[in-house]
Amino acid sequence: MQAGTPLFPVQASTMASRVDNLYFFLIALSAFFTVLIVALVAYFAVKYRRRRVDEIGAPIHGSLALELVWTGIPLILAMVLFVWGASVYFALARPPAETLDIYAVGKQWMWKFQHREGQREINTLHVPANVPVRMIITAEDVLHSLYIPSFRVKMDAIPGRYTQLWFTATRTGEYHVFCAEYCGTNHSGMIGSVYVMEPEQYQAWLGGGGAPQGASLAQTGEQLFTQLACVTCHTGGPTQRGPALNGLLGSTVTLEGGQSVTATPAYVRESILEPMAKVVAGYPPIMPTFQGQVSEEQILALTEYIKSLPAQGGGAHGGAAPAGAPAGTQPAVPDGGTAVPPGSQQPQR
Ligand SMILES: [Cu+2]
Repeated sequence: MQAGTPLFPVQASTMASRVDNLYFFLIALSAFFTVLIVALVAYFAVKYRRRRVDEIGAPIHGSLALELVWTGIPLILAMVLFVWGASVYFALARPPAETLDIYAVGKQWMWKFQHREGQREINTLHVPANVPVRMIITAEDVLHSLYIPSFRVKMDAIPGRYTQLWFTATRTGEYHVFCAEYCGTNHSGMIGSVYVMEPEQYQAWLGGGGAPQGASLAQTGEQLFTQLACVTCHTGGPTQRGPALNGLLGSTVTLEGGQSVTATPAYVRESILEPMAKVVAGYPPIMPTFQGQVSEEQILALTEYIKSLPAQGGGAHGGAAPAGAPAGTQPAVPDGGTAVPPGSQQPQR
């Protein structure tokens, strides 16, 4: 736990010092000009005060040099801040190619976290140190915002959309996680802890040391795929009524009408909840909606399952991976939202 109430949260991620350096520079710059201006106002007020009742000020007709200076210096300072700020922003906005992906779902009033290996947590999040972690974030009800001050990261959780943030924690320990978007009565209670562990400890925790052992997210998705009867149309071979899902994520899908879309998790989600929004070319628009029947977490599980399908259906569309395949034998693609070719990313373990 953080001792006392420090003015600034500890720096516990690779981005923390970069964010802070920019922030401190802004504060120093503002302080410098505040002091300079106040001091000059006071100095000039005294120096150029009226000394006689009938005194009239000297006429001044501008100074080109002075105007160039007070235009040029702010321009340079603004450009420095722009380039510096943009570089920090891009570093925060672009996760490395290889990340450990964890899902976060905001809900009035809790944070639910799901690890791909199957561990689920509420208001606690366990992550390994020195491994880039990408959080794929959505909300079940209203706007929330996932905020981990010690990592200097914050991202909105938006119903119906997937957003992401990433960090590499640099020191083990417990850190705050907040909701940073007012989301109703108990918004202030929507808080929790991030536990940064040594990677080996994290593996042990995933293995059941910290939470009840369960099926992996993809296996949960596979069960749902059967329970919800997705199997009846999306598997079965050449005569099946729905498109095969092997290698779907990241691929380009041609729609009825000739347009095409990249199959992102958001596309998968939309197709589950609003099947008529984007109908795949060559298939009849017969899929029922699953609105109200699946939670956001179940949609994530279904998406993970689809990702885990072998990219080559072999034409047979056997669909499901062999039932009971042990977790981790599938080369799952931890692609959470960007149009990345399947297989180009592997989780760090
Ligand atoms: Cu909230």
